Amino acid sequence: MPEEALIVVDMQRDFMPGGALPVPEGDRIIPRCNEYIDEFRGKGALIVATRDWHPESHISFREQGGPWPRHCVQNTPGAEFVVELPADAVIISKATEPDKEAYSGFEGTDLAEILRRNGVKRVYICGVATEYCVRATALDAAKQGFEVYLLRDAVKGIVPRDEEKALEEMGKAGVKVL
Ligand code: VGL
Ligand code: ZN
Repeated sequence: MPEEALIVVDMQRDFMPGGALPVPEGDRIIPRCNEYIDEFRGKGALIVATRDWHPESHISFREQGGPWPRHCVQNTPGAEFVVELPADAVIISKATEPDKEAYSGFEGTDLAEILRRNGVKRVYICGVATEYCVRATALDAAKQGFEVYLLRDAVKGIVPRDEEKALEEMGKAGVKVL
C-alpha cells in the first residue's frame, strides 16, 4: 500500500490566466505539477486531485452576495483540469452544495477516509491558490494526523503578501515547506 499521496489542489481552467478567477501566473506551475504527478506515480503514490465544483448559484458567487466571481461551475469548461492526471487518480469534488463554501479538500468530502483506507501517512501538496484552498487543505491534513509536505515550487498564490503569510502559518502548524 502506498504510504504517500500527492494532492493536486484545484488545478482548473478558471484559476488560470484567462479564467474567471485567475491566479496570476498560475499556469507557470502546470509543468511542475505534471512532473510531480509523474514522479509520484512512478513510486506508487496515490494521486489525488481536488476540484472546486460549484453548483450554478453558489453562495461564494457575487450574485449570491459572496466574495468571488462565478467560477468552476460543475460540468463547464472553466471547471476542467489543466494538469494531466492518470486514469486511476482519485478526484475529490468540493464546495458542491449551493449554501456551503469549502476551501479544504477535506471539508465535506471522503478524502481523509480514502487516504487512511489506502495506508497513506504522508501527503505532498501542490496547486492553487496558496492562501485559500492549498492552505486550508494543508492545515486540515495536518489536523487529521498526516505528515504534510508543501511543494513550494508547485504552488501559486493570488496576493504575494497573503501567500507569504499563509506559508508561515502552515509552517507553524507543522507543515514542512520544501
Ligand atoms: C479557491 C477561491 C474560491 C481556491 C476556490 O481554489 O483556492 N479560491 N474558490
Ligand atoms: Zn470556489
